[in-house]
Amino acid sequence: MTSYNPKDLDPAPEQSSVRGKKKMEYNPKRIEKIWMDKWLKDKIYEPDLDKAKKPFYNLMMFPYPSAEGLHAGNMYAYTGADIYGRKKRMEGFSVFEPIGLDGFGIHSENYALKIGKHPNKLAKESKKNFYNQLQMIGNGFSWEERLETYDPEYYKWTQWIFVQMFKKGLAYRKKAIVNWCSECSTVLADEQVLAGECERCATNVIKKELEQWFFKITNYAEHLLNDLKKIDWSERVKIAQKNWIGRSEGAMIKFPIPNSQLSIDVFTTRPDTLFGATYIVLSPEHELIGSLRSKIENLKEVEKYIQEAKNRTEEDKEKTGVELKGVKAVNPATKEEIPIWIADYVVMGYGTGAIMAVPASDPRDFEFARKFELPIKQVISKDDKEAKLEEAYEGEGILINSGKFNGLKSEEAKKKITEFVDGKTQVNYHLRDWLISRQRYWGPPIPMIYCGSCDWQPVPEKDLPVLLPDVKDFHPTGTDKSPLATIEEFVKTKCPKCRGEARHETDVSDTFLDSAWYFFRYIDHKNKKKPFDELRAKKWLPVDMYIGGAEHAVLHLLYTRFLTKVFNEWDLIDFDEPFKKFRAHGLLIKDGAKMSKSRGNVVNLDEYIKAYGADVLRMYLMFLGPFDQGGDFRDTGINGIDRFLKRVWYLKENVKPIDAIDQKTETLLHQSIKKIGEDIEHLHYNTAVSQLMILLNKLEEGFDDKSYKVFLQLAAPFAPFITEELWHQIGEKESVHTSPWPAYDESKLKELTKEIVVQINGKVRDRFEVAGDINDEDLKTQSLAQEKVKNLIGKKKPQKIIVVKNRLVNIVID
Ligand code: ANZ
Ligand code: ZN
Repeated sequence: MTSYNPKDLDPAPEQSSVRGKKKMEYNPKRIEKIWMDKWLKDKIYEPDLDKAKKPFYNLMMFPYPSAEGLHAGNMYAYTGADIYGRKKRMEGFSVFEPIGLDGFGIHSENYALKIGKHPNKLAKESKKNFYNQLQMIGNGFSWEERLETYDPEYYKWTQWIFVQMFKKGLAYRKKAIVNWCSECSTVLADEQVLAGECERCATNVIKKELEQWFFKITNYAEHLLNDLKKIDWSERVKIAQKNWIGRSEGAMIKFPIPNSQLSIDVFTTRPDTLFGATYIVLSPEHELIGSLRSKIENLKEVEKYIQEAKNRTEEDKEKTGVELKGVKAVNPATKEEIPIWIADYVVMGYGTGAIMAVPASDPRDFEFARKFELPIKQVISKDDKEAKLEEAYEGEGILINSGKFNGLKSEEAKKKITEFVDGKTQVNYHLRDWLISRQRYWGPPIPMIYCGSCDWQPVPEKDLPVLLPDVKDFHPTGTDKSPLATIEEFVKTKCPKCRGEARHETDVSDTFLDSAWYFFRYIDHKNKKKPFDELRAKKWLPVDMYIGGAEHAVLHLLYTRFLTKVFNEWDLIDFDEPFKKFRAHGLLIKDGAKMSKSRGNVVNLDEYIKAYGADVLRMYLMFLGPFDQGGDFRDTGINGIDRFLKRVWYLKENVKPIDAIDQKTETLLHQSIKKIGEDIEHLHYNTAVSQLMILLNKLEEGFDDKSYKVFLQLAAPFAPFITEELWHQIGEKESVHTSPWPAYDESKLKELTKEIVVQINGKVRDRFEVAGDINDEDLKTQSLAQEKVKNLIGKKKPQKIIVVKNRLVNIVID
């Protein structure tokens, strides 16, 4: 890895010293450059990874680069995360805040394809561009630990993880119906299909049957679900994971097929409705269809349907299906024969791929039964009476039309009916195994070798990394093979076991595997012997604070948890959750809409930083709204922040310092320390910025040495450059960013006196000072005793006196 050269940065500084007699103009370009270099030189953001006493790991999601540069949304997230880290540093923690590039994978490759540049070349360009921009935004990054996922030193270990997964039985190959994006020309994991569309390019995803590599994340379903309880994460992300894992309790029930040895197993969450199961539905891919071939009378029609079902996308909502004529199943409760259908609203990957249809209780079955005129038999009733059903009644209730179970409540009937038909209770999870192979070029080649005699063998660890060959044509092939399959020298290899002729796997691994473990590598990115050192992991991990987008709720954030649990089992680490605290930030929008090139509302960071400086941009972004809710970027607002920082810059010139600040200023100062500290803790950055504004207003009336310093310290996390410059201008030698976060004095939080406004019938009539701790009754009495008020009220009797705490008294008279 090449080391970072600050000289790569523009613009060049005009002069290096700011200290002088006459105050300089506020020139963010110049001071930001000076301090950027100085911080790098002094390594103030580089904790000692082996010896740090109070480690604090402050992580943010690394970007996937394209040559277009850093997204304004990235800066929004990074600034918010950095402010948190900066306060921790001032509180005495050794803050580790690494950054890198998630540069391997389909994201960067799609961009390379779009602009017709080789991803290899593009990676070099965007690396330079990104690191320049990441420098400019003023984060306290620990630069020395930068990493890029396409660096062979990194992906060697990504491949190592794959090999361990295989050796431990957690990576396996199977033929399965998988998601295929024809635009990206690759398979996708379930998590990467959003509402039927490819997560990257929004093409409708189709189903394909292919043999692929999977990671057994389903082994960890229960663990992944239960451990959500022990982590402090944004609630919406936890809920998304819980739903994605999708635990459901139910029963397995057998439906025998008469005159055969065969039977159909169904998974149902509603065994209480068994008497109402009037037909069976198999998924079109169900294997039983094969075994029944000889009995099926309308085989042609059935095969045609199966064929068509393959090309249907989730868009096609209309229910379709076909009956298997000539075969029946027996409802084990009623002993009646019921028809068997195939339909694609039943999917193969869940439960058994077969259902008992209860149209009276399940809306999907109801719709299907209506369409194909299948019987609808009500078995659950709200009030113990049969009703004419206009739609399915999904709720639980009292059993009817269910023989000896009539009158029972659903809950009780579930158990009893399951026992009655010899069913088994069962817990199912919706989570499916992680499809890990991709038919693409720009990723770590999967380190596996196929030998005709020895089957699949992992590449020996000493031969890692399996380097990605540098090829001219990296375009996806459009077939189910990666472009690597066309490279004879890559494919042809020797079997590690028998030394016979063998061939190399040509798929690469999913880019989400690259990013599932990067935070482990940061702490020890130069290690040549291991993915990372255990002692360092003990010191720095789990991550103390992770901030990123909520869109990764069931992608990245699930995969990282999975891999952490696996590493824990391999004894690489002694914890099993990667991030103690995770907070999702909101979305940055422009002119009311999500930023996108097609809308033409993308914020160009370089331009804004050039025009205003990073401090202004940082503070402006944080002022837009609550950090977890995002905000709307408007040019008008940024000028307000620009003026604010200029007032900060000129404060010492425009206002004469005084010996001691008055009581009111003192109170406000302590209140501000408390409020801004708490706001940062809760990521309420917008209100922290307004408090800084309130405080500045006051200091413009007069400030002393101490209040000036405290102001700079409180503003430092938001505007790190200007505060550092001013801090040094008053003669401080160390960085403001390593100075101790100011403490407030509890006894000084309350105002000793406060001003009360008196209104009569809603009109302001008087103001007067009272003691800070006055109670409402005394306040009323004192208001009525004011000369002006007495005169205005005269002989009239007040009808009502309303007190607005700490501020106002309104007296109502006729
Ligand atoms: C009968 C029934 C009656 C059902 C009723 C539901 C309501 P969750 O909660 O998601 O686990 N099901 C089972 N396997 C399926 C598959 N492969 N494809 C589509 N649907 C499937 O839901 C489980 C329920 O979803 C099961 O319970 C089954 O329908 C359906 F009033 O059985 B049920
Ligand atoms: Zn072999």
